[in-house]
Amino acid sequence: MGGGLYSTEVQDFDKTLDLKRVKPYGDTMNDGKVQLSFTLPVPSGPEAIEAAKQLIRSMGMDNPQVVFTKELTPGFTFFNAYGSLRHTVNYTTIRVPKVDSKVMDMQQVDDYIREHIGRKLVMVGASTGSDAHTVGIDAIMNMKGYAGHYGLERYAMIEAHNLGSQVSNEELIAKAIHHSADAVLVSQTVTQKDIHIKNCTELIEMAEAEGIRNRMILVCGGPRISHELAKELGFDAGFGVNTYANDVASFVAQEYVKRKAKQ
Ligand code: B12
Repeated sequence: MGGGLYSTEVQDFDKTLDLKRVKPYGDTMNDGKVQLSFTLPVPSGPEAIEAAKQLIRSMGMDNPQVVFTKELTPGFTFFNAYGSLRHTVNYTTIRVPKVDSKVMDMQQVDDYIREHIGRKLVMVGASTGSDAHTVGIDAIMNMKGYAGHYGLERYAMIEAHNLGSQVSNEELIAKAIHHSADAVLVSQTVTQKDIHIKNCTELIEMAEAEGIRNRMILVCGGPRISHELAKELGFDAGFGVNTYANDVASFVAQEYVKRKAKQ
């Protein structure tokens, strides 16, 4: 069952929490309170507020309350509103495929690589295809890192090569071979027209054609990437929002050691 200690503590505190019928929490358990904000293409006024309330009810919420409206531009009204959701979710049946590794901090990762591998791990990363978004891959790879977590370039036991954005799959593979990479890190931010699926599939096919698929650990990341999707596309792991360098470094180091043990 998901949730673990935290939910048990909440259940001890509030006996009305039923993990089989979980509702949003506002300020009392099971009040179902949800905050929404949206814009309707109508002028502001009582009719606009009534339209917003009817929509909120049709979303499965009781007691809709519009607390703020503003006509953004003639004919378009923005709303902040609340409602109490009727629906519940059975939290106890939820299973989410997750990356199978113990998350270590930077120092622990370096110590682990020193002890179990005895040389630097080489990682080559890029935002690939037409994708020009660099902030995600930089957050993972650049020295300064992201949100208080140093990036891979800062790790004593990782040789990190960040190729930047709009890197073709051919170039990424060529650089990975050139550096004898242990891991290839792909960032995909744009998912319009499923461009990320096409791009990632092409990379896996090229890696297979080059005969390097099983020599390297392939990782994909981005705001709309899940571990499940990455695995489906042929990667070894996928990382989404709120990922830090130490998450991916922990995975790659442990996966490398696991594979060596099998050889
Ligand atoms: C900044 C930005 C830009 C900048 C990029 C500048 C740069 N140097 O990167 C500019 C202005 C250039 C830009 C352009 C475009 N953008 Co833009 N952009 C954004 C914006 C506002 C922020 C993205 C960002 O930097 N996030 C911060 C980073 C830290 O978060 P992250 O990327 O999720 O990364 C984290 C995780 O995902 C993960 N991660 C990411 N990569 C990797 C890789 C690995 C290996 C691992 C382990 C983890 C990992 O770790 C990171 C840290 O936790 C988003 C909207 C938003 N608020 O998200 C739109 C957004 C991504 N852009 C979008 C679009 C559509 C575009 C354009 C197509 C617009 C246009 N029509 O021209 C162009 C695309 C150009 C192109 N060829 O790619 C859409 C994408 C929609 C979609 N579903 O595809 C968004 C969501 C905006 C929107 N709501 O429509 N954009």
